[in-house]
Amino acid sequence: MPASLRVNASRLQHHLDQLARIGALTTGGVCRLAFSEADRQGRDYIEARMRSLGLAVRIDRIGNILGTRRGTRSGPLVLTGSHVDTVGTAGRFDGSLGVIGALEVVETLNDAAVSTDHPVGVIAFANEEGARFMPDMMGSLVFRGDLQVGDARSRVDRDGVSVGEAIDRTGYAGTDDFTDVGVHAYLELHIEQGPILENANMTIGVVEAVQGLTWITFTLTGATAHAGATPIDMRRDAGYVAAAIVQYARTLSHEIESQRATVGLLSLSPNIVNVVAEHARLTVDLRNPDADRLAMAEERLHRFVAGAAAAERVTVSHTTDVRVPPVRFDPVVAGHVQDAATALGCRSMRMVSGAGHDAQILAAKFPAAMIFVPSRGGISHNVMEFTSTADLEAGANVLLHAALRLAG
Ligand code: HGY
Ligand code: MN
Ligand code: MN
Repeated sequence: MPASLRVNASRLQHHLDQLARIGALTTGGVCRLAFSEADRQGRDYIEARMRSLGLAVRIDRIGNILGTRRGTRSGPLVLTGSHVDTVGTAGRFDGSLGVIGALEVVETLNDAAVSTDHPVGVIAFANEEGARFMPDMMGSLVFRGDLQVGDARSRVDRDGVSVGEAIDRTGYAGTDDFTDVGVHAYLELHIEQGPILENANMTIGVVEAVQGLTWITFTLTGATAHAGATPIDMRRDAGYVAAAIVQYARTLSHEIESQRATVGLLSLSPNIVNVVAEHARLTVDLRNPDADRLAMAEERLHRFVAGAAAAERVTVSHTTDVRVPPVRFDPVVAGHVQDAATALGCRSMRMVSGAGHDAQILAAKFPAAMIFVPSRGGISHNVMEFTSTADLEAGANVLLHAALRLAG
């Protein structure tokens, strides 16, 4: 009977649409920045779904929420989930699909009164995006025991609000601690957020690895000066050096194989039309599937920044905010994903994830793998993000059957 089990696509779509109403933007997208009121309401929606499905609910001190469905025996969980916090210009699928899809899997098991050997856990990790508070994957780093809650609570956003203040204000956190939670395997269903599956006309991505990422924040300090009266060779223009770094990020992406480099945040001060910029603050997001190339990119970037700053007599300081190595997923777990996709008759391909995910953090400690479904136009972190109901359904069915294979 389990082989014929299928998820309920309209129920899946319905709950995705309901969640997308929380933090809805007028542009059709979603904004639920970590630990904001909207994020808490989104997390509350998940909690209510967990309780309505009879899951035992626990919330830890950073706000990770875990719902557990009993197995015939206790012990390590087959854990599946993702995140419901979003970037500021999000669509309705990034993260949400992995949590809503996991709950749909549980509801399908409940409807069919299917019991599993291992308990099945559904988790929503807090602050996966890192869009407001760095590092990203904050909740899964705390879950893995590599980031202490006190350290996480001390991180501040660009307005100087700390994670602790934001959490306490919204009542986001619980009192629990998940370091006792045993994980037999972790599965994450997620949209691809790039163009690979669509270009290959595939429905399912069997994700075998995730590229590494490094986030660096540079602070450049020059001197304000009159934009008209000051000769060029007298200037210490932080904005000019910042622009050179933006340009060099693209050069790095062309020079080093499989390298991506992005300046997503850039602020100048005093940011006035006729004043040479005294300060520049910018982030560089470096990605590469190969650890050595990622290290080379970091090294070349720092060398370039030092040279460009010195030439303009601008001082530079930096913080390395995130450094997550590339990971390869567990071949057995990825094999179950592949077998489930094949058994369901889905067109599938093996691939590496371009985006970072909580599964990347868990993979360092537990057997993990991911399931991707296509993003239309390869668009994500953009309100136009879209995946068809049919593809969502296929992904959730692969999650259902991969989880059943792992849970017994
Ligand atoms: O940055 C990432 O790759 C993820 O969206 N946090
Ligand atoms: Mn995501
Ligand atoms: Mn994202």
